Amino acid sequence: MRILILGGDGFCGWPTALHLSNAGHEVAIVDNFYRRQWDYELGAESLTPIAPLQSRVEAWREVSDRSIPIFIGNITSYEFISKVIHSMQPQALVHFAEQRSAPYSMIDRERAVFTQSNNVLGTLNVLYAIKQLVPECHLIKLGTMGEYGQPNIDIEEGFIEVHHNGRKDLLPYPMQPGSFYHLSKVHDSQNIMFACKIWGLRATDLHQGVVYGTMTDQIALDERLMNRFDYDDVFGTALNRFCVQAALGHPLTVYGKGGQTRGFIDIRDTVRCIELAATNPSKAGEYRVMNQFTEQFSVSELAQKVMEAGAKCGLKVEIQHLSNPRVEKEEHYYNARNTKLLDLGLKPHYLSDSLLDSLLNIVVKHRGRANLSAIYPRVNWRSAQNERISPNTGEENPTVVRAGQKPVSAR
Ligand code: NAD
Ligand code: USQ
Repeated sequence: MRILILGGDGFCGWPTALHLSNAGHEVAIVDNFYRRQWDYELGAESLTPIAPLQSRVEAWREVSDRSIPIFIGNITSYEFISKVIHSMQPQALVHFAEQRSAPYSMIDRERAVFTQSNNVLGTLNVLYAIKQLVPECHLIKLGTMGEYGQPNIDIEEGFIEVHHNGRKDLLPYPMQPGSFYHLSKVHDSQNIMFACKIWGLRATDLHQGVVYGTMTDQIALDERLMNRFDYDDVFGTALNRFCVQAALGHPLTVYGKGGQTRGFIDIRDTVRCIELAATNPSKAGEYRVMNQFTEQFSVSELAQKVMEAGAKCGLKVEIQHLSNPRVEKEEHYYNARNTKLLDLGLKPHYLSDSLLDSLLNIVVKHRGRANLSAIYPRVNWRSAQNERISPNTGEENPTVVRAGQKPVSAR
């Protein structure tokens, strides 16, 4: 198949591009390097050293004899994305190209507006380009389990049968997202569902849980193919952060009571899920939702697992409960369905089998690159203006440049 990957320089997109290329598909990548720019903005790079995209693609050509063309540009430009789609004529389009950090979206008004305009308008452009240029193309869109929030009933895969006043209907599952980022995903989902209904497009919305791990079979082939590993307070997920904290001898930063429960998936399963979705496309007019996670853990359970794995490699690990910078349930019921991808043939990897090999050992190897100032959380959900995140130039009226924006004169 011809498969176009939007956001193919990112943490999920890069290993997916390699996996699909390795499986014999004709793969191309779109990215505008926003993610690398946010590293500079926040002063925390990937723990693992990552090569420029051009060098990554060249290294892949050397090891596999397969080429992956790259298109550098912003998908919020319709002119750009429509030209790419017109020239490649993809049969499947995998869309990872969004701002994906909940804390980033909660820093201040500018970042909330940026997150929602980048994510929602980018996806809207993609829907129009598919409709105008390749209406048979299957859109595989990365959503998130966080769209559902943490309801006190079981979470279904996208839709729930509701009985009301003697009548019943199959309705979109109620969404209770917990950040302006997670909200952008809900808005995307609504737009995609609507486009499938009115234009007969085919789409799969993958409500993915937290992804962990860095290695896939292809990434392991060459150091220049190395995937990114985020551990800072803005882009690092709790599990990645706990591994780095353990390796540095820092207490694990559990926010609040630690009963917050989420779905998790190994990056090796993420790339396989995308392949399963691509090779089993939705029907014309079908908006399909699949919950893409394999296990559920609370934050305290994650901390406990990292403690136990740390002990095996001689690390003395302690846990520190911090007052929660987020507004979220800290103790709650959580039971989400995840059978659709298993039915398509997914064979999950489990965290207990890979915590040491695919996480802690890699973190210990690269811990010298960690920036200690990225350990404690700096973004508080209760504040509309998290000052500590913006560089303070000391000038009276400094010029601030933020991701995705022209320079603006600050307050
Ligand atoms: P990432 O930030 O590492 O990768 C996203 C890529 O998209 C980056 O390379 C970035 O430069 C690019 N991008 C962003 N906006 C763009 C634009 N307007 N035009 C062109 N390129 C743009 O993120 P990731 O962790 O790989 O996540 C990929 C997708 O999966 C996201 O949509 C995210 O919401 C979703 N997701 C991720 C996780 C996770 O744990 N990482 C979990 C659930 C869902
Ligand atoms: N947490 C801690 N300590 C930390 C960091 C986080 O206790 O040092 C807690 C948070 O308060 C939260 C939980 O861990 O309760 C998960 O936070 P996270 O940062 O690991 O993950 P999250 O913000 O949910 O976002 C990540 C990805 C996002 C994706 C989402 C999937 O960054 O792109 O959409 O996971 S899901 O969680 O299913 O919504």
